[in-house]
Amino acid sequence: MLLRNVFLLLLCLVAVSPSRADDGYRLWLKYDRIADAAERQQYARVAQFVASPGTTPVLRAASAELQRGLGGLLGQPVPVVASAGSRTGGIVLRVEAPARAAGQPLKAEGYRIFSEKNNLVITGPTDRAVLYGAFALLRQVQTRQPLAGLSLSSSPRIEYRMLNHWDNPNGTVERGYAGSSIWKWYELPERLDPRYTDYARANASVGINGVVINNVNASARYLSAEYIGKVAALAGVLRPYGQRVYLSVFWAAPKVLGGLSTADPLDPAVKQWWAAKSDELYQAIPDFGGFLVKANSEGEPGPQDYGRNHADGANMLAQALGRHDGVVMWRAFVYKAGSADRFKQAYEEFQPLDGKFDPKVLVQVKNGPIDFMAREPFHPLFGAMPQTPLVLEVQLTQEYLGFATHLVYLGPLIKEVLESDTYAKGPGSTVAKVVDGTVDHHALSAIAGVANIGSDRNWTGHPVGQANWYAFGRLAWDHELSSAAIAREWTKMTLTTEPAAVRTLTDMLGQSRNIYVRYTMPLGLHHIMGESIHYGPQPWLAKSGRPDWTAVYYHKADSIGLGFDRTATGSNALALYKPAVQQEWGNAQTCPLNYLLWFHHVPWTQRLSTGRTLWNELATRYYTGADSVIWLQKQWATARPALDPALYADVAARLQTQHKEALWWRDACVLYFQTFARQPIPAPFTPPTRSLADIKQLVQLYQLK
Ligand code: GCW
Repeated sequence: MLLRNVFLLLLCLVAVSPSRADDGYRLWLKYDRIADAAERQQYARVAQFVASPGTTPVLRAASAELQRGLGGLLGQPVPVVASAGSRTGGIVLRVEAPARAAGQPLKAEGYRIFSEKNNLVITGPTDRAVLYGAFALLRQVQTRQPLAGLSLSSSPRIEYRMLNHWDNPNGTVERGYAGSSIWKWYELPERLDPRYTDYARANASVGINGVVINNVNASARYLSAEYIGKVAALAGVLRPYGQRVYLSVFWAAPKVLGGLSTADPLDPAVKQWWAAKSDELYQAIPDFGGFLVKANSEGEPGPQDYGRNHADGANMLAQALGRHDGVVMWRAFVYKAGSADRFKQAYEEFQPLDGKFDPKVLVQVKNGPIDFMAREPFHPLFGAMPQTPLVLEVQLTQEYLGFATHLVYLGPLIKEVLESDTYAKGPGSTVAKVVDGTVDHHALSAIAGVANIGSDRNWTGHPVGQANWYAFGRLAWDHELSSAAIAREWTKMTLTTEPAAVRTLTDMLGQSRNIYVRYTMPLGLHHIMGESIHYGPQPWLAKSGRPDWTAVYYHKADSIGLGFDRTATGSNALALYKPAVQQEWGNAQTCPLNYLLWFHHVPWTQRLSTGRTLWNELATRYYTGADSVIWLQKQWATARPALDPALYADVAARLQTQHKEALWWRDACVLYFQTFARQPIPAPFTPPTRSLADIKQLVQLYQLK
């Protein structure tokens, strides 16, 4: 009797306990068993085994991933064999010279998947190509596309597809909102956290092939012999997944570490120090990728400290790399205190240096001229430095986009900048084509995403932050993919394959960035966020360490109107763009509303293309933007039956905070700007019930140390 009761109790427990909660650790590589048996069967018929020569660590990683992924999805073991022999119905991995692959020539990392003698062959000119092909095949299954008769081929459009970590040696992450750094420096090189491998798998699955492991506000520590050993251990984990390691370097390292009295790039001892350091790095890490440099920016030292320019500095480092196969990515994010318009500064410092850089140097430019705002016009350097390969830098960590609290899918933001037309060589000279090298025929091309990854169990804090890591990698590989298609893929691989829920969620992701813009900085407002922490609204900020760290510097609200006049009557930053762009944005009557206040000081009473006055349009956007967060909540709730309960609850709670804070932004901004516009909140909206003073107090709270 007792036994029977215990048995019944156990049975009950098994029946009611939910399946293992989804803690997000597995990202989009979940590989859960396909629920439908018939569907599973279909895939199983063509995935009975994996045949791989397994001659390199990369090939072994590829076959292990297929084994793990297919095994999980099909719910049955998938053996790996050395060769298919006469067997059919399996997957064959093969590295072969491009000549043997039919059709379009493949780049070194490009793969092809095709059927041959009832097997599916994954091939490419290098083992890395085969690794990417393996992940592409898995993606087919994960997104429930057919495998039988599959014929796919894809090459990356951009050569260096980089994640930039802003991780510090003490384990903190600058602008990181997902816990601390994933790199455990005190354990390295002896202990290799298994998490490094899962990180490398995730990167490889979207084609990321380079990792800058440390903050651009760099510590010299990474260049010490002790730390080079640690970095080498990490490189060893990333290598089988096709990723090279790069370091951000501290310009004054020859002084701090080398005991030299100078870091002047033209000083022979300095050159010698960097050349020896490069040799030491390549000795330890034969495939070391190179250096990323933030110099003479926000207090970092640099060549200008010695009367030299950015090219002098970058070229010295390029020469120090010498015969080694590495590059220098030199950041153009510079702005000095006291300028009339920060918008123009990087251009003024860098554009005249076009043509002066060593062939191993790329200049890394943020997507917009100020700093990763929720919406910026494209950086005027794109299209203005034809002789220099430019790296596009986007930010995946949501420094200005609500940290890990607000749901913002960045696919649309990244696409918007990629598709912006610079007109550098006539229409169609998009930022994407400048960056991938096709406009100016560059051999080198690169794109970088500032990582949003940390030690949180789910890697990105906000579960939907994972979609931004994913989307960045997919767009770095192929910028022609649509942001909606990427959202759909990610949703199916990560959240659910239930078709109606996929539609609901994809739609939600697709709108989320515009919604964020509407309730924070609509119509081209920018840089009106909380001081230093960059969270919440603070449009009244008028005093800071520097004028260009305030909000009033950017919005220029007065009794007449709002916005920064960057036309010829103002700072004339617009003149940095090609005439066709100037035409598009130069006239306040025709400038797209999304960029309006970036370029024009518009009277409050001016009627816009929507039929509303500027004031009414501004208020409308703040109100409808904040309301749209309720729409996001409803979408999420609609998809609930298809979602893991724990994940559902996590995002639902974050959306509640997001709504509260959208109202905070709305009230702060309409009440503050109303003091200039001196007009009522337009119908049908009801004025905020709290006062501007209430809100200022709340914001002050967030600024308390
Ligand atoms: O956006 C600003 C950030 C800084 C960052 C800097 C940069 C790494 O507020 O934290 O420093 O940009 O990109 O260098």
